[in-house]
Amino acid sequence: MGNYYQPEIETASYDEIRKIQNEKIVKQIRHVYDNVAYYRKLMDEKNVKPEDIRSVDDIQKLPFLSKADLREAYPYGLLGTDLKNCVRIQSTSGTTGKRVVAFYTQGDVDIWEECCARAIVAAGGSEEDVCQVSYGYGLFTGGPGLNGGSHKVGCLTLPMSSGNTDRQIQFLMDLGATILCCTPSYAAFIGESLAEKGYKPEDNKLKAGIFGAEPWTEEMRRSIEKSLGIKAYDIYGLTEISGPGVSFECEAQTGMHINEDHFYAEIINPETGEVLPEGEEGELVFTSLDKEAFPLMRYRTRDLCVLKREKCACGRTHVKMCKPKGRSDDMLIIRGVNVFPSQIETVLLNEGYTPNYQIVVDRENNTDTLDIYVEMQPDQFSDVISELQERERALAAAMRTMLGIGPKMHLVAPKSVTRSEGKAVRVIDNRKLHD
Ligand code: DLL
Repeated sequence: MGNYYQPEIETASYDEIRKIQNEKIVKQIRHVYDNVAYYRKLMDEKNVKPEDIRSVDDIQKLPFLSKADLREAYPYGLLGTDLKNCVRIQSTSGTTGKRVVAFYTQGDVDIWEECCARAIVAAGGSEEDVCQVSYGYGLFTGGPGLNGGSHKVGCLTLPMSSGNTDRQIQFLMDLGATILCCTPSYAAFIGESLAEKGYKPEDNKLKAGIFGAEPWTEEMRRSIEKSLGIKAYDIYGLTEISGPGVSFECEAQTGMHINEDHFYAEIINPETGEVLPEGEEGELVFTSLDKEAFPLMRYRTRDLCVLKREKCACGRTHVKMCKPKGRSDDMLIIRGVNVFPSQIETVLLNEGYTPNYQIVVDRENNTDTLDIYVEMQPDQFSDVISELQERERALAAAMRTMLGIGPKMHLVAPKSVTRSEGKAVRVIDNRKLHD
């Protein structure tokens, strides 16, 4: 049995959780119908009234919301309360289109921070800890969310934000940080930078890392754990639904517990919208249960995922989601084959390469091309061309086995792939330029 931030809720029985959810959804749907004209219209079109939603089992009657709806309703169209009740906005980075702006009342912020506090305690955090928050601060939810959670737990919080890696390392070492919160790609960079400065993993006081905001593989987890000498925990979330802490890993590390008393999760077939039974892979959909400013009903995350409800060794009862495989729109279709960047990462790390890589997709003579650039470790470096070619061939063969198509591999010199301080940009798809 582990430590919990809110044990009565985190270990509540299934029936108790259902009761909480059922009570909350009735109020939440009434709140949305009365206050959000955009969603009221969608409900009216489907001929669903708030009275039809008596429990979470009735959620299936409700229409979905998608990112396109959020864009259409931008900026205030999905607001569930008067602006005067809102105290904060956060926003997505807008790399895939118009930014999404999410609003928070003080009550919404408190719940969000509690969710992050649960994640920190699940990773072994307490008031004894020094928690270095190296997610970006500002519009991105990573910094503010974990910062708030760290305060609630009572850790000494180092609000570093991302970037300035020399300063990160100085504070980490001088102030004896015990928990590091940042993206996995930045954690890998910090680990690499510590080694370059001559520190061994046992020289720092870190015990745990809380890493998320981008897809990362089990191989990447092991690589970071080794370089920092820590246990690495996954954390998931998205701006639309609040930010980090929608779900988090416990010490059992067999999936991330969804904070089900605040967010109701479904898995659907992304093509048909049909709800899939637990255990099947599909698109993750969330319904907020108690949000005031930005309540979202059946929001389609585009993250591909599996849910499982099982007894967890940590004692928590909330349903678990697997590591999302990536967004459905991160999936590359190359010569008709579905390729996930995470599959490529798995092969590279299993074959002993660094997590510093870039994937370039293009089209030549109407055929898709896949080029993968990966850095060698200094000891893999060779100036004998035939040796490098042999390595590239071996790696391309391992990729073919995993992906079903053969990429062109390029082994490049150490330090030639740009390091990430936030979400790593792994894929450059030049085909979009030609379309
Ligand atoms: O990334 C919130 C966050 C901050 C989560 C810090 C965890 C830690 P967005 O920028 O809106 O919000 O991006 C959300 O990132 O739909 C997933 O596709 C992806 N994502 C988030 N966490 C994970 C994770 C933040 N642990 C989008 N594993 C989500 C894989 C993740 N993908």
